[in-house]
Amino acid sequence: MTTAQNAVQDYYPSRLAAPSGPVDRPHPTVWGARTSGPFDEAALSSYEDKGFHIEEGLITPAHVQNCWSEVERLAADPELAKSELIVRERGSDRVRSIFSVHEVSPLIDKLIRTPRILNRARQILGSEVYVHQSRINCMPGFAGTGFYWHSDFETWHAEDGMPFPRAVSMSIALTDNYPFNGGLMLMPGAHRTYVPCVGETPEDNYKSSLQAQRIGVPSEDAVTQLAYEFGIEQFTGPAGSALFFDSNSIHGSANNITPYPRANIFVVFNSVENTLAEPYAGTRPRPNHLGNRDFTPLTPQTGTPFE
Ligand code: 6CS
Ligand code: FE
Repeated sequence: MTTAQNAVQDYYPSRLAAPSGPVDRPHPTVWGARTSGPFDEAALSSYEDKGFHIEEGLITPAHVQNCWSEVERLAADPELAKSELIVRERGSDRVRSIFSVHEVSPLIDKLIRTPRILNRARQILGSEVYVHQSRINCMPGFAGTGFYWHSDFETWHAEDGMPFPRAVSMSIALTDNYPFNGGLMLMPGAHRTYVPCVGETPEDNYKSSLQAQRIGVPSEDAVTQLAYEFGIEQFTGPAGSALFFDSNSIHGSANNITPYPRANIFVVFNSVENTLAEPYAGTRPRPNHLGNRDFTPLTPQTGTPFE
């Protein structure tokens, strides 16, 4: 990977020494020729307008049960427990996230290759896609801590070298997502604004940011301005519901002090036209389980349990 690949202009500077105001995003939300696919035009337009779209019942209760059993298997795996793929809650040994779940779980690999799911990402990104990152955020009852307001793309641009916001996250609820157990909050339409963040990126920032992000978070003024302009909506719904959200959607979630866990699978699809260059923050590339550098396009698989 040569730095020449960062020779193009950096449209999304961040991790600055001094504050800099929000900028209008110069790139589209739905990319390419707007091909037909699993999303109908109403859904695609809503996604384009809000930066996210909720699909209730994307997977069935039986599918959810199979995925949940997989999560319990992974969380109890002694080999995995010793690896960097497991991130624990600060101050406790409760599992906060499990990364690279599509690589350690054949079932989740089948899920993302199921044509009716894979083609949703292709339709939004207007190209073949590969997995930039996958994870399960467990947010256990009583002990699950939230995620402060942030844009995933800001991190993936600065720390993984993702050039443009041509990536989409799919979050599938494995437990019922309520307003009170950490349901993900988003600002409809704010994805068309890019918020530069202040603060130099420490090497190996991910070793703390995945528990509590301090660098790469927008200022309270910027969050206030966006909240007043766009409002806040929340991804709630029964297990099996799915949220598709743009990589630059500002989002966050509150702590979960209820007995009800909020466990969601997250898969980040990146366009093969948007492969990672050098991290724009000038830091070392993050490990593959955070910023995957195998750009092989995902091939669809028919006959999966999720069809
Ligand atoms: O650094 C990352 O890639 C992760 N951080 C957050 C807060 N969301 C996206 C991703 O899981
Ligand atoms: Fe995030």
